[in-house]
Amino acid sequence: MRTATRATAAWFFVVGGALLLGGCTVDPNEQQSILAPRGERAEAVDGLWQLMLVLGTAVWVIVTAALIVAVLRRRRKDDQDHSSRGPDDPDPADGRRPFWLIAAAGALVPAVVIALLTAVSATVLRDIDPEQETDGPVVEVIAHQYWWEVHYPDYEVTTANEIHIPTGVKVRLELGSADVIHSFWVPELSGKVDTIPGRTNALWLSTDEPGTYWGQCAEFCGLDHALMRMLVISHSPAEFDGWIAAQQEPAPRLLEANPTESVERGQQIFMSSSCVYCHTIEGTAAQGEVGPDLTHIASRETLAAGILPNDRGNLAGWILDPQSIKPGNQMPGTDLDGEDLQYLLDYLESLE
Ligand code: HEC
Ligand SMILES: [Cu+2]
Repeated sequence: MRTATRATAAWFFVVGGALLLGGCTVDPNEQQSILAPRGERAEAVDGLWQLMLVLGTAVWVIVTAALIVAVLRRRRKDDQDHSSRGPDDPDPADGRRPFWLIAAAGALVPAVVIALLTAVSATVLRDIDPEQETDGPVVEVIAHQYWWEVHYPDYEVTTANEIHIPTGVKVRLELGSADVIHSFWVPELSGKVDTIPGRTNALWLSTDEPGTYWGQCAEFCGLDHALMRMLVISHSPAEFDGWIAAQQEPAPRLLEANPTESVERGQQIFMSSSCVYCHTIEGTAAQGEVGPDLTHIASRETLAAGILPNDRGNLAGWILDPQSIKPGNQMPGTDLDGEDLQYLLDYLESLE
């Protein structure tokens, strides 16, 4: 009976564990794994982790093997000595281990392992020191419930939920929070650093190859914590400069270049709605600061902090009913009629 219960429990853990692990599979394009390090900083931390894994495994294997040998030997002795020795009599084998063996196994080996790990950790900590010289742009990141505000103070560029960086240089991030404690984490590039109201924490990141790296808020911050993602997008330095130049353009110039009637009507609808209290569109009267800057919203890959691909259908769904997509976020729904909504979408899609 008891064996049956144990077997059931064992199966429960094996099958349950497999199912749980199965849930961890992700789209390889949205990979968020510290075991796939990219860039200098993540690779330095990964090297330390690998060393700890190897040493930890070696110590565990040796100690476990010694334990099994000891138990088996003792059993055999107990069987042999059963007639002559009572269960409480001391084992004649005890105390016969040479002192040097006990000293080496119990003190010297751990001391060497810990000294090695301390030395390597100190080197890695120096390599990833957030206050060291960086050669790339400075990026200010301010966490909000439940999205990321992103500034490039040297270029006077503001965006949201996307951090564009040039490949191959160290970029200094200065992280703050507008409300509660959040945590900035892009697993493939390492991190993670808390963002704390009233404080600035720094971190540098670098990438070896152009690409898109997913990040995630890593400190529970409220209802939509799990829906607070962000992208780090790494470009060649020339492409990065092009991106900066495009972001520096105020929106109305784009409008002048493409002044269709529907875009103009969409702009009027935006400017006469509540949108302006919460959103900024540079070069217009909309200067709200509650929500993400929308000056170049059409250039972004996602909406609502990495939750939806940025396309017309998702934009419409978000504007009409953001609460059903991200319950508890700070944007209320609107009741625009179908025609006005189409004009508004034309306008927002012109903001490249
Ligand atoms: C009360 C403030 C508020 C009002 C009013 C408001 N928004 Fe928002 N909006 C937000 C906030 C906050 C977010 C970020 C939500 C999140 O991701 O958690 C947001 C997100 C967005 C986004 C996605 C931006 C991005 O980068 O992901 C769009 C587009 C948007 N709003 C458009 C509008 C439009 C159009 C209106 C007017 C019809 C409007 N908003 C009215 C606060 C507001
Ligand atoms: Cu969070």
